[in-house]
Amino acid sequence: MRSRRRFLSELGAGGGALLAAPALAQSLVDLRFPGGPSTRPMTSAFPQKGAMILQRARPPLLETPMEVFDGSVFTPNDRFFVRWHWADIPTSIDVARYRIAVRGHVGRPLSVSLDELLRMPRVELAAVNQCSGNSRGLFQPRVPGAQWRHGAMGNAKWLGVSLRHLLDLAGVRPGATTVRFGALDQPLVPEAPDFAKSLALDHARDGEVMIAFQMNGEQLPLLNGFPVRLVVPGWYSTYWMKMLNDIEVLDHPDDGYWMAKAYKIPDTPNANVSPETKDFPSVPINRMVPRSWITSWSDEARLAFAPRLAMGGIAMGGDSGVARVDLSADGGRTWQPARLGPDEGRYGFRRFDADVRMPGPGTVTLMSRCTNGAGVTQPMAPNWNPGGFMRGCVETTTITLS
Ligand SMILES: Nc1nc2c(c(=O)[nH]1)N[C@H]1C(S)=C(S)[C@@H](COP(=O)(O)O)O[C@H]1N2
Ligand SMILES: [Mo]
Repeated sequence: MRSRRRFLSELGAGGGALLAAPALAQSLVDLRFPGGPSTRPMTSAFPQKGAMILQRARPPLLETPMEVFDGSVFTPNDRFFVRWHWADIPTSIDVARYRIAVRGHVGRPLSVSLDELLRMPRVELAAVNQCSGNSRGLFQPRVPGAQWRHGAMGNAKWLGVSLRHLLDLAGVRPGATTVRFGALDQPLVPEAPDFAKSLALDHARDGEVMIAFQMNGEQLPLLNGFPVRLVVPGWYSTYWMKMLNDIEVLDHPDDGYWMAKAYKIPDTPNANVSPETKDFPSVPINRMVPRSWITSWSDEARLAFAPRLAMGGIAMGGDSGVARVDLSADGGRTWQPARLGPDEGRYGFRRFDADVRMPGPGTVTLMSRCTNGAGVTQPMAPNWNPGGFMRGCVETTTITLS
């Protein structure tokens, strides 16, 4: 735990280089998307960030390289992915003046300072922050939007104050249904819709949704929402409002652009529709689904043949934990269970490992398949929707043994 003094003294660090152009690319990485250019520069030019895949410079979209996930189930803060919608992002924060408003359909509107927040009772949990469009670049047919491979996700131990605590202090009035969140970032043009997201009141009051001021034992990097962000365990990161400064209780649904138009998924199993379907009922994206990735070997690796190969990776259960992970080395014909690493709670990553029998020299298709605590198993077939949201199928890693 950092003392309050430390917390305050480091504030605003690192914002200065934010608007500077990234340094000339040192190297390129190939994200191996089907049919289309898929190389990206690596960059280390962003404040408080190490080597990241540069998806876009302004506003910054930085993807975590896959090998980072092999090192630990907790993603280091300096390798944690970054995504912003609008380019007007504060480059430093005056922590003495920072306030979080709690207003709207409440008995006592609040203006909470960081000092006050740091003195409130705390909650801590591990949770995966995953962009709704993570792995979008693998959609076929291709869809518009950030062309991420699998690195628009990260797992951290989040420390903060439960949103319920703040709402209870403000006294939510009867008739309230919804809580809307706003932040310091702004669109560059006034016509564009300011980023805002909301949760149903019962969800907002579940005691786990939190206003986090630390990730992995450190203050948040500026690009990950310093000084505070919302953490919505088990739900896609579109709800995880960074630089949160506004909490508004509503007595009606949020019909703003970011809830009513954007981030909508087909109201079908796995948010799946055929590309020909034009009209379908849709709902705001919500809970995450189980996923898993082999991280011990990269796609297209060439290795010496041995009868058994050590395979490992990370899995997530969505909102209900990892119950089991099975591995295949024959394209999904046969499966064998993996050993699971320590359980860090139902919202985090979980390590898996196994020695798997190899069919023989040649090209081998490796797969991992997670079953979550609710009994949901990753499907073999990819889903498709026009937003490129909620990919959850079994992923493949192709290696050559000789
Ligand atoms: N204030 C603010 N919060 C935001 C966003 C944003 O544009 N502005 N983007 C959301 C989306 S879509 C994602 S994927 C996550 C990314 O979190 P990260 O940058 O910490 O990885 O932030 C979420 N919170
Ligand atoms: Mo996102």
